[in-house]
Amino acid sequence: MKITILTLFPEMFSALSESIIGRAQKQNKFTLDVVDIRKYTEDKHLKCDDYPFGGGAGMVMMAQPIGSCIEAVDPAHTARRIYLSPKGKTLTQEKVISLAEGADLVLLCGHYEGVDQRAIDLFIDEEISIGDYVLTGGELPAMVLVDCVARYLDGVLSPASLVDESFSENLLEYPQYTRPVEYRGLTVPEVLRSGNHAEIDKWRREQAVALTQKLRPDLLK
Ligand code: 9WO
Repeated sequence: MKITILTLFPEMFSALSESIIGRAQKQNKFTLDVVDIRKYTEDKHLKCDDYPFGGGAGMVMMAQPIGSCIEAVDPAHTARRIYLSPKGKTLTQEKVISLAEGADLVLLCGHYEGVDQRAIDLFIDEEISIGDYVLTGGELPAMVLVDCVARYLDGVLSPASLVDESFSENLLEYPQYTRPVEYRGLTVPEVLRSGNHAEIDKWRREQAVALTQKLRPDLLK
């Protein structure tokens, strides 16, 4: 899979080269291409934003640099073109999986007070939100989407982790412990040290159900 990110702040994406995502890129599981929208402006001063028609605070990203940029990176429109926006449908794990199984992605990151609506109307397939809050730009949401999707690409996660995850569908995670057995008076539950894997699985499932009932009952409905 190829993910292309369109942004006025390409340096922000250096964060993605760290961790598991950087490793996946090195193993050629997917390609991440970060493209500076400014390279595509036809303005002689490289301007990419302008005052909003109708007045109001701040600046609006111009349609032309975005349009030219999208047409340059996805000329045949074979990718799914997504705009990260609070107006989109909220991202779910189900949606993440369907994106990971689908076409290449182009992620448009807005900044300032927004993007000229014509760039969205002409070039975007879908708007996606990562939650109900407003940020200063779509860059962090784009990174969240890349991280979620990359986990499902071949070789990023161990098959065992994905199996565990699918068994625990719609449940919160059970509590995890590592050494030492006792820390500040709190000890690791006996069952986890028993070596009885049937009992361990049973305990973990009970814990997951009880935690979900207590903290996120909405997930059980
Ligand atoms: C700012 C603003 C200021 C005055 C009047 C109206 C205004 N609208 C906005 C605004 O929506 N700014 C956005 C900032 C423009 C597009 C990029 N921005 C953004 C994306 N903030 N939050 C997101 C986002 C994306 C996906 N999921 C959650 C949040």
